[in-house]
Amino acid sequence: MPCNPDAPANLGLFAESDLLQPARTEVLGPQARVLRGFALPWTERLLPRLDEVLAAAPFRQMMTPGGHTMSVGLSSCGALGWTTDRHGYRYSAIDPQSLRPWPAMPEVFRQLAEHAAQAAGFNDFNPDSCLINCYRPGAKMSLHQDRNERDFNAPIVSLSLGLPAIFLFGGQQRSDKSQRVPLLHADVVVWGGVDRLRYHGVLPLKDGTHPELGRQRINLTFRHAG
Ligand code: MD3
Ligand code: FE
Repeated sequence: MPCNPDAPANLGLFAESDLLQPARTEVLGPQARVLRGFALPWTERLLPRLDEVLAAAPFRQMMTPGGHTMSVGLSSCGALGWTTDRHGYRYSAIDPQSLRPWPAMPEVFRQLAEHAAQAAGFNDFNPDSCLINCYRPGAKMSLHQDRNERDFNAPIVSLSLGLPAIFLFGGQQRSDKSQRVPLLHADVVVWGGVDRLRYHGVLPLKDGTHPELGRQRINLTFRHAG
């Protein structure tokens, strides 16, 4: 169940003007920002679209080129989806499970990503890929760099939903010391420029239940991949 259907609806707590409110911004690096609670005014419109995307392209556990099954469940929407199998990591226009194109990126996803990028100082962000990661309790992502995108000038925007996680933010080399950053429901992080190729990962998810998402964390990562 991607989004908890028993969850209380957002009873119109946010006015349209709240979409313009400045987020509480934390500095992670020269060109990396955490926008705390940035997506709170968006989730009411976003979560139903997320359910539709996941109905068309359900989470699946993919295999790494090294032969390990990832603990994180993956899906995508947009023109390009990130995939991995025994042959390697790549972006593909076709969902390897359905053999059909990935679901289109909902307009509200694209708008959220563009607004968040702008709030962090990156104008005209136009993502063509949204990778959707699902963490159940115990799932983790080992320290890695994101280097499958063609153009490292565009930033990456990530939206956390559901259970909290500890994000690891390292340096340009795997051996560099990493900082631990808690990421909570509706936090958005933007990385670009000199911070774009820094190592990062996620510690094993602690068990718990989120009122809207249940027993999981879902992370949406927006990129310009093509
Ligand atoms: C930091 N996802 O999908 S947020 C990934 O929470 C990934 O699911 C994590 O790392 C998650 O590749 C972390 C996304 C993220 C993406 C790109 C980055 C963080 C980054 C590039 C540089 C530094
Ligand atoms: Fe990554």
